[in-house]
Amino acid sequence: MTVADPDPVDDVVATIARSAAEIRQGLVGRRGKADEENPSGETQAEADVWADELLANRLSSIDGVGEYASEERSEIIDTGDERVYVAVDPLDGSSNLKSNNTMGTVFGIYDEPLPAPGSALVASGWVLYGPITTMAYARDGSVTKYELTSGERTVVEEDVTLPDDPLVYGFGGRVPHWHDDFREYVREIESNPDHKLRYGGAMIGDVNQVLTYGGIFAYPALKDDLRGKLRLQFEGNPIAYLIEAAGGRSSDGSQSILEVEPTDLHDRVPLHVGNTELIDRLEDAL
Ligand code: FDP
Repeated sequence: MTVADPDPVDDVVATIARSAAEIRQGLVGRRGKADEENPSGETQAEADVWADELLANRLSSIDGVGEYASEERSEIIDTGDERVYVAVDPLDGSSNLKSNNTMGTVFGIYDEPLPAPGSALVASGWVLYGPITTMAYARDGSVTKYELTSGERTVVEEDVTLPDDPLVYGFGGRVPHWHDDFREYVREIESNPDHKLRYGGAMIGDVNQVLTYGGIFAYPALKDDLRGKLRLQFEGNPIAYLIEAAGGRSSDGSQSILEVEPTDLHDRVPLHVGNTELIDRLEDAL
């Protein structure tokens, strides 16, 4: 890269920010199911397919983007370029479309071809389609929060860190499917009078609560599937990168999510993120 080259990371983030209003608007009339499954075997929503197409077209045509990969497509789009590699969950929590609850767009920008470990991330973030549209973005160890309006990004907070005193917790998966030691840990968290349950069914909404109030979110290993539900490239790594940049910790149960070596583009990973003390205690408990 020469000094004059535009930074593809900036271009990717600006493009996602600019596309957010359109994605939000495009949800109207696309709340039904598509007749297809994603590579993880989940029935796709019409909006999943549509948002994936929109982001695939825009992000893969940015100069310097070598690959576009998404939770919604089995194959990587390879552009032949080789500076950054983008992994996207176009609509995280799309089951919330039916009930009109929060959802988001999650992205990770890697400097290695996909699938890549989280240590190859150079930036990550998410857009949250809540009462207003916001973005949380991590790069170079620092997190910034933005409000997004009509394609514009307005900084609302720089150098974001998790509050010291954890307040909220949310755990995915059915309780009977949790392992006993995880269930025990959850009991301990719940019994602390300083903690409150916050679970909305979209990982990104729940993780954003942890970023805002401090606490823990997990979608753990399950008795019938030790890999849990969430995808390493598209969800686990980007979330872990941002939460760690905000001073928190991530874990697959024994190590940082960012240290997990991928074997396949659509690998799943047990995900636990939040305040350092809570993740340390979790690793001791498991
Ligand atoms: P969804 O299937 O609606 O896209 O990424 C998958 C995800 O949502 C997460 O956002 C969410 O935390 C989780 O699945 C919810 O799974 P359960 O239905 O098992 O609770």
